[in-house]
Amino acid sequence: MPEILVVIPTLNEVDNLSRTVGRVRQHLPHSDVLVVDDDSQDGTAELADKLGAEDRGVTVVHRTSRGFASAIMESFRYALEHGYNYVVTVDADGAYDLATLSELVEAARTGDLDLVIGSRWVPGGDVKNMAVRRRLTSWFGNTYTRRMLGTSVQDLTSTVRVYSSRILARIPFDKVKSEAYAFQIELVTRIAQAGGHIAELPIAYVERAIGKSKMRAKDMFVAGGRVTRWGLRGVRARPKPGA
Ligand SMILES: Nc1nc2c(ncn2[C@@H]2O[C@H](COP(=O)(O)OP(=O)(O)O)[C@@H](O)[C@H]2O)c(=O)[nH]1
Ligand SMILES: [Mg+2]
Repeated sequence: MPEILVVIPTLNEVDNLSRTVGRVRQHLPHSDVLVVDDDSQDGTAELADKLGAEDRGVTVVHRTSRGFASAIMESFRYALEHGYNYVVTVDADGAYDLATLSELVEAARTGDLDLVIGSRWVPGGDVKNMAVRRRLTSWFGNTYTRRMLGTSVQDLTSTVRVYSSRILARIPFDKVKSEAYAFQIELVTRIAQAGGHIAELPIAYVERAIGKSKMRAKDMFVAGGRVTRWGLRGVRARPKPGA
């Protein structure tokens, strides 16, 4: 059985999903893929089933509820139940360049790391076509979060990540209540607090050309509010240095 589970959360990504699954198959051929679809109404659910029927390495979970965070946490539970050693998360929309996926996994394996982040904001990372407002918000949001939570992690909201199951088994998912960007930050925080080794490798990002972002402006404000509260309460996300 493959050691790696690649998770693709989807909400109305019919024009992007096939390409993303193809990229994952190309760059991480010896992995299994789990698509978690939240009742997409644009044909994504049916397309995912078709991809699953054509490729036994692709499994689809259909949920009637919605939520990026709960979709990711459900995939973590699935990975732990099925004995995978690593969980890789990727967006369906093709914005992140997945050509370096195997390098991220290799870094996790060889460095015995618990979280490897495909980072847009480290040297070698790249961001293209992102609207100035979104770019500034991402940059300031990351800088603010770093200061408030005392962490060195440069890209706290990237969704391309490799998690070790060892660290996921130590996260109390029932206590994780945040959504969207705040959820991504909370995971980094909890992993750091659980003693996880975290590293970032550069990744290139080109803003999605097809379909719409599911994250709302509100999600950024909510994340800012949470980070402020966590920071004032003394919550810190300082990871152990990479092993
Ligand atoms: N299953 C599931 N996936 C979601 C949900 N919201 C967003 N996604 C997926 O999560 C990924 C990231 O969302 P996206 O809209 O690209 O966020 P952005 O990159 O911050 O603009 C995409 O693959 C979305 O289809 C949700 O409620 N449920
Ligand atoms: Mg996206």
